[in-house]
Amino acid sequence: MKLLIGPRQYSTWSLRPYLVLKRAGADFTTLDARYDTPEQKAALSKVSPSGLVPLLMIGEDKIWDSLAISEWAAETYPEAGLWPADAKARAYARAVTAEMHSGYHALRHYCGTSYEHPQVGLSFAPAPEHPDLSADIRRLVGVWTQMRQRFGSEGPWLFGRWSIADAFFTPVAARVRHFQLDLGAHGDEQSIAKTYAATLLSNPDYLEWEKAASV
Ligand SMILES: N[C@@H](CCC(=O)N[C@@H](CS)C(=O)NCC(=O)O)C(=O)O
Repeated sequence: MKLLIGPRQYSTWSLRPYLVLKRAGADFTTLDARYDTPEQKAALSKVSPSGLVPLLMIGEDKIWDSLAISEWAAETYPEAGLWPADAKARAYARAVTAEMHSGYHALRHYCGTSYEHPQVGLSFAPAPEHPDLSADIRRLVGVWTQMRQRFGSEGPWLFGRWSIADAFFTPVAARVRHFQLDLGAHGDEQSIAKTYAATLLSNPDYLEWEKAASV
């Protein structure tokens, strides 16, 4: 099984299923794709039905999209408990994951990852000021705080035990660090969000990704 990924320095979409497959204990290797030039994009489109990464290749089968790969992993490795066991917690986990998958547009736009602003490493850049960005950060702090308070009693992750939601929020935690986003100024008075972001960035699977990105 092979996971086709973009450059680890800034492909946030690739990081998510990587973390999920690692947590599942899946036997997989990564393959690097690039899409900087028209030639590279054309080559990627020959392999990936959507022309995008990540792409999971299982024999002849191809699953594209980070959330679809994660759902596949949850079904294929049920013993890994990739979604919370409790039905209500699971519904919330899916909701916040889906919101991350398709929302937070200002956060993506103003704190995007690129060569200049990699998601890994310890370089820093000041966050631009924009009301939409502030609203997204406030929403993020609210989601992290509410989920931690309501469902987090069994561990340090968003729903206590590690879940796919944590994979989807890991790139955001890297953006918080890189752009030095002030969570405290956006409703994180109790530092619940700050602590959770630090937990995400100390995940050994993430540290492995980060290490591979910096060679
Ligand atoms: N919704 C997709 C988004 C995938 C995506 O946008 N991938 C970017 C890299 S992080 C990509 O492949 N870009 C290639 C290009 O722009 O040509 C997912 O979750 O997998």
